[in-house]
Order: sequence, then structure tokens, then C-alpha cells
Amino acid sequence: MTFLDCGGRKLDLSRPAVMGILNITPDSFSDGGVFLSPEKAIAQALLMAEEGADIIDVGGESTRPGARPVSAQEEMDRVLPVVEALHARIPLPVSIDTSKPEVMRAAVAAGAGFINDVQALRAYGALAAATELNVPVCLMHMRGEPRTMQDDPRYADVTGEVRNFLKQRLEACGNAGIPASRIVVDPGFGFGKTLEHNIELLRGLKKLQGLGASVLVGLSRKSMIGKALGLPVAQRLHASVALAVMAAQQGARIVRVHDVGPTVEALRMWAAVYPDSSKEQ
Ligand code: 8Y7
Repeated sequence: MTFLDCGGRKLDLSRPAVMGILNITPDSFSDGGVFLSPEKAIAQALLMAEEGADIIDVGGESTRPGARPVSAQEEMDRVLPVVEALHARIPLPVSIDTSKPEVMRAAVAAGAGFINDVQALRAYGALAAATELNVPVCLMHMRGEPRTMQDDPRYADVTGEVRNFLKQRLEACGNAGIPASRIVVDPGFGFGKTLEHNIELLRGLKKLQGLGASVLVGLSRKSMIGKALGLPVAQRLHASVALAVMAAQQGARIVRVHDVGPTVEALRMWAAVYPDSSKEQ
């Protein structure tokens, strides 16, 4: 299958797709507070759509280490006006970045057609909500919880352990009635992983194929770039684009990024060189 049906809107996966990040939070690591007002958030999403984004990921809670947890109500107050406006104003699918079943339900009712859950539907009630809502879901691997996940994470075989986790979550989804064709899996770069773990995961990304689900990655502006190159968040564009291309080369079908225009250009070039990439999956 080369596309995902996101509540009636198609996400074409015959070539690598770009998911534009829209954080409506006061405290996200690279753009916290920038798009907190609905007007600013909507303007940023329209810009990303113009730059060639394939899907917009709307999030109302920061997952960065030490971020303050927000209530479902607060999260909904932030994201719902934006989800509704985007659904009305752009033809792209809108993704809701949340782990809370209440937020999933309300966002899909407001027009969201994709669920991006960094907890892989492990929160109480999330699996049932996602099953009912009948939209594609991204299951992401995270070791531990955001507050403590970077405290000396250890793995014997990081790629194997991440793969096993995702396989188990796929099985849980299958038992609940969500087929693998409606699921996207994500190794969760930076979520309970050192620089070395992240690099090993990227190098071994192809091992996540064969689970029956497409692969999504988030590498944009992440601290692994800061660690590898000694660059602050504002100077991670070029490395982020390079990582997006490497991920595509390793089989990623969706890349979640802040800088849509440059990533779209780079991936179009990649697709021009590898036009038959979709047949390899
Ligand atoms: C990811 C993500 C974040 C990721 C998926 C950031 C919400 C930190 N990272 N979702 N969310 N994958 N699926 O750097 O890697 O944007 S938050």
C-alpha cells in the first residue's frame, strides 16, 4: 500500500513524506512559545503547507526532559482551535501529537486524521480510543519517561530492543483491532538514548522494516546534532536535512521536521535519484 487514509485525506507514501512540526507550547526545546497564539500557529502551518509539507503535526504538550505536564483540558484549549482551522483551510491531513485519549477523541472530532503518540498507546484508554477513531497511528519507542529518560540509558542491543518493543505494541494494536496497515512505527530518536544509541539506530533503521508498518523518524534539530557537532539549536538546519536524507536512504517513509522547505527540496532530489524506492518496501 502506498498511501495512508487519514480520515479521508490521503498521505502518499510512495516517496518519503514530510511531516511539519507545529508546537503550540510555551516550552518546546527549539520553538517554545513562538506559535502559542492560534493566529501565529495557523500562519506557520500555512507556510509549511506552501513549502510542500505532506502532513502537519499539532502538539500542545512538550515532551522535553523536565517539561511541565499539562492537563487534557489545557492541551485541548491549545490544539483544538488550530486543528479545526487547519482542517478547514488546508487540504493536508492534520496529525495530533498526544498521548491522552480525551485529546485524541476531541482532535479527531475537530478534523485530525492521524495520531502521533510518543507513548505508543500505552496510556490508560489510549489504545481503545485509537481503535475507535479509525485513523492511522504512529507508535514511538521511548525508554522511561521524559523527566528521567536521559539519565544514563543502557541497552545491550538498542536496535533489537526498539524493534521488539515496536513489535509488541503492533501486536497489542492488532489484538485491539488496529491492523498494521494503519500503523507507523518510530524508533524515537533522543527518547532515552545516547548519541551512540541514536547513531546505531539510524544505521540499523532498515531492521525496522518488515514489521508491516511504515517507518517515521524525528531527527530535526535534535540534541544528537548538538552533541555530534557542538552546534546550538538555531544552527542545526544543515545536519537536520542531512539526517532526513540518510533516514530516507535507510527506508524511512515519513520525516518529522521543523524546516519543511529545505527538507522537501532535499527529499525530492533523493526521490529523483531513487524513483523506485517505494517498490523495495
Ligand atoms: C518525536 C515526536 C517529538 C519523534 C515522533 C522533538 C512529538 C521532540 N519527537 N514524535 N515528538 N517522533 N513520532 O524534537 O522523534 O520534536 S518532540
